[in-house]
Amino acid sequence: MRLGIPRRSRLVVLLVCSAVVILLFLLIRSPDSTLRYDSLTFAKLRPAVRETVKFLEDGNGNFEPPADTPKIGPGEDGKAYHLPPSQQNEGSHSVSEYGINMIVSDSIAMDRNIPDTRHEECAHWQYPAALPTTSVVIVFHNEGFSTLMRTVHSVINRSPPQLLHEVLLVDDFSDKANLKEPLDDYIRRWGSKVRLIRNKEREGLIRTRTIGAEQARGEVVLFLDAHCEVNKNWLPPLLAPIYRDRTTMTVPVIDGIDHETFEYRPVYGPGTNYRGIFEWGMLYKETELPPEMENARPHSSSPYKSPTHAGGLFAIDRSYFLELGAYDPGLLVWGGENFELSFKVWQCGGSIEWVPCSRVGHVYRGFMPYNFGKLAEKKKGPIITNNYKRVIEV
Ligand SMILES: [Mn+2]
Repeated sequence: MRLGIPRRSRLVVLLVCSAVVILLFLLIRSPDSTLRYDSLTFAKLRPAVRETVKFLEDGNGNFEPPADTPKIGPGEDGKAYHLPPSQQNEGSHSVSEYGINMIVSDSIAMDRNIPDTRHEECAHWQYPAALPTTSVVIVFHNEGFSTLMRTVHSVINRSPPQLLHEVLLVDDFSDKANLKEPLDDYIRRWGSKVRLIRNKEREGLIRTRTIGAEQARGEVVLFLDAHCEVNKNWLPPLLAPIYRDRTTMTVPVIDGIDHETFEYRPVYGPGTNYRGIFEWGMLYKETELPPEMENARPHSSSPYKSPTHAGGLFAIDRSYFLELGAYDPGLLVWGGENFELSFKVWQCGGSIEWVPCSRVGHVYRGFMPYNFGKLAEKKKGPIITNNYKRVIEV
């Protein structure tokens, strides 16, 4: 008899508890309850379950596009194009004006095919479906019209539309006539996908990049030079490490495009992985990934950490880039900004990864076809050395 009472009271406690739990559950489910709102907020604060990158032994990954349709014409498949004798004179003149043979560039289709220079594993990577949206920011100053537009064509053609929020062209005060109205007219074909903003005075590449990042509307900013051709499925591999960790900055592997013939060819030997380093005196160099790091990687095509990068082409979470203070506004035109940003990324808990499955062709110019304009008058000595000194001191 005496034992029955505590048991009964335990039953009462149990019933009361269940009632409270059921009541709470109903409150949370009820649409106009404030508790429901709180629980949603809480869910937002919790780290969401993130999809990971997977290697598929059989079949292609989710973003892998179908094979290219064969095309015939000058420069197709990334082959060298040589001008007929009647145009060679004009060609040489354009090289002295642009550092690039623009007559060759003008002869080649905007959407030509280029060879797929990736590691063969690259087709088999399965990427998270919900990768961040991207603004591709392209800064230009008196760039050749067809090299600039071929960059945009390749980005539009070779990026999954749902991940490409926009291409943002930022004109650093060009004075060439075909970069004014003809450019406005040309990009109209892409509607709001391609946006053009113009500086009211010369700012230099570095500051103009920061302007681009501030004006961009995608979650990730991806900087490209104005004379590039992005390769097959280049975008998802750059976004996946940022999706995993927003403090990771990613760098594609650069292929070379010849400034005289527009031949597209890899800079690095097949199957090798290089990364950016610097020597005393701020000399940028690249060396092969050390064997102990290479051997520890299950897939040679996976991204790997790198101390720094060459500067022109990289992707970074937009808000993280702005949190880092973007580029030092005291740096002029270009030179040293790659180190400045790399040091800030590493010192602020982030990292840099090179991404072998993302390949971007870049025209290496014979010489720099523009001057630093008024910006150079403000400083004594070469701008680049000044920048290096500033990166070390600031
Ligand atoms: Mn360049």
